[in-house]
Amino acid sequence: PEHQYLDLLAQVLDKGDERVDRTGVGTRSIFGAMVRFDLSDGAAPILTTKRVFWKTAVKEMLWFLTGGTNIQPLLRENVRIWSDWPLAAYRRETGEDIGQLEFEQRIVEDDAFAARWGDLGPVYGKQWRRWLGPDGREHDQIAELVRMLRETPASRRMLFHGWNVAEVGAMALPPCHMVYQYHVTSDGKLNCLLFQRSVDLLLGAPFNFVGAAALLLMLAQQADLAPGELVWVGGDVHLYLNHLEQARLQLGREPRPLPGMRLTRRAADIDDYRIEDFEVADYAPHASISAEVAV
Ligand code: THF
Repeated sequence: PEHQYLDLLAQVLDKGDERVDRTGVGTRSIFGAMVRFDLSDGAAPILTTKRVFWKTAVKEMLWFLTGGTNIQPLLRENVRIWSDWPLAAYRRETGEDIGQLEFEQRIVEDDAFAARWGDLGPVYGKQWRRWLGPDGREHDQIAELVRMLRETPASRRMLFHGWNVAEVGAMALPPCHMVYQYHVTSDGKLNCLLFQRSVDLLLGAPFNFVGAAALLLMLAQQADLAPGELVWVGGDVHLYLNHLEQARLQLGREPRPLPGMRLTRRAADIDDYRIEDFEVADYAPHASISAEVAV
């Protein structure tokens, strides 16, 4: 499992096609890859060759599920991974050279400031829970998914999508983890296939694995299913050129057994989960590896 990720990391590092990307940082990239994680024995896709801040990733997933698109609740949970984009917009539009900490503090303390500067546009949460139809009606893709998992588990239409063509232009960042499709086996296991069009392999992918696994656990519990497999498919899978040293460091480490992740409580519905409901056991990773995120 972790070997599949490490093999991919090595492949991108050694054979990736090098070019300049949107951010100007530059990447080495390959196109098309798959990593599979078997979650049926309680294992979680939390990498061990570096410390992954799994609570941050689960909190991010819970925030998506609220349908929100403003970073204020994230910052109140001490999750800072989405601050760079609103901060860049603020600096660009005001010309003010505000520091990240000061910007984040203003978002947390000042609701009017947060409303003006903390919103990412119609990103994940909006599309997942409130996709706007042409008739003005909003579609809750998650609620519909839970209904299908319960009522028509043999369906091949159990998916939700973040790429709302009409609204992509208004998003701070178009969705990277884009389509989540679900599949229920005859013995009651829930599988998920996540298609991610663009993959920051060092920083982003480890978070996206955890988020998808957390969501799979929640959905399985809501539909009385057991966790199955997480199948992750990447489109443009890349390493930023300022992440190459970190990738080499990580590749020199021996993976350890994956930890376990479980829900400690039965939640009433899909909107009832909190970070305290997630328990990770036996996580003994190598040291964290710091890297800069390309904006
Ligand atoms: N843009 C880029 N360039 N990479 C991404 O991974 C990415 N995302 C989200 C949106 N745009 C992206 C943001 N997600 C970290 C992790 C996930 C992010 C952004 C940043 C990060 O810095 N992680 C560090 C520290 C974690 C922490 O502070 O808690 C790490 O070591 O993992 C992919 O969805």
